Amino acid sequence: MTSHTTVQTRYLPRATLTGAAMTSSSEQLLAVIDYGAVEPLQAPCPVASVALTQLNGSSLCEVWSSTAPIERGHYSRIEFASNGEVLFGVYQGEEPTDVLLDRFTYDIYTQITQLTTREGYPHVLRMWNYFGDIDGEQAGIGRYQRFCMGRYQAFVESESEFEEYLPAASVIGSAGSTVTVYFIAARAPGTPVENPRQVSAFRYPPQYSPQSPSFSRAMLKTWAACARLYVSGTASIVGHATMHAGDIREQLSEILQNLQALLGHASRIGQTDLTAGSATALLKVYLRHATDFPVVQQGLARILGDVPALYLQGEFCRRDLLLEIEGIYAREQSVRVAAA
Ligand code: 3EB
Repeated sequence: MTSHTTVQTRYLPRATLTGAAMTSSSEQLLAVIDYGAVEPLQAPCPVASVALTQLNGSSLCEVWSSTAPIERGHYSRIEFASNGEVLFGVYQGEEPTDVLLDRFTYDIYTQITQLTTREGYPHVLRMWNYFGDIDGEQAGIGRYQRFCMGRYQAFVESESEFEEYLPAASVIGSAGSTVTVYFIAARAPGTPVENPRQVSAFRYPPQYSPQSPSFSRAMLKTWAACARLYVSGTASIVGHATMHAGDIREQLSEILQNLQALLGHASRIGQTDLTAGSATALLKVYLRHATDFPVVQQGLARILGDVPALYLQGEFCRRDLLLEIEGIYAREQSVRVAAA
């Protein structure tokens, strides 16, 4: 019997993570992500508290755990936990009013690169980014555009060929002035996956951002006994254009087609069927307008059944986007990666 390290992601009720339940648990926690909390959560692992309201009514947390023992540490303002295969890191800080967001993002990303290199987990698989006023401007340049500039600069300085290794990502506008960046990095690389229906974001024309966004559409990661597909925030974008401005039903339908195309493509690359019954999914659904929640929830349930999903109210980099869906697809079986 060989023991294989795996990384699990689940949504658990906030109440099960407080007090005695937490400290007596034998679970090895890599991180807990708390959304829309009123009070800070105490947990024996890195915790991120993201200012996005949950729309599902219940109070769920995103829990990252490991089958292998965990070591903890911090580097500058980044808290991390690692298990020999992966490192999970959380940065949270107040955005200063006198620093432009490209500079602030550059500093955070440079620290992340330094940390992951120093700890021996140089392959960043998936990153989540949350900051305030995402569609606002700073000194004549949009804040999301500034974010893209700072991220690009940090990546290119760390590795000139970085576009071959881009992590999957989400960038969501949250309430308030806290910047949150959390990420999972690995000792061994994953395989970035692009979407056949979409232009790669790092090749977007400059109309969206003077420096195109540095992320891949998904990251496929295989360990000895399992595969994970970390899917980036997926919007109603075909080619590089937004489709169905103002129409939530049509945006949902376009996103589902994008996800299906991406999963099919990733399944071919990974030589495993990530859409098969034995594969499981965990979704995070971001809505610009809370009033669209019933339509989206019913639409998703009709097409996907009762897949676990967290519904959050957030904002996006393009004003015409109403919805974004990200996910983690898991398969507990060894897979081989074919040439992309
Ligand atoms: C898009 O497809 C929608 O800049 O890291 C989605 C996921 C989006 C990640 C990022 C942006 C990012 O362009 C926006």
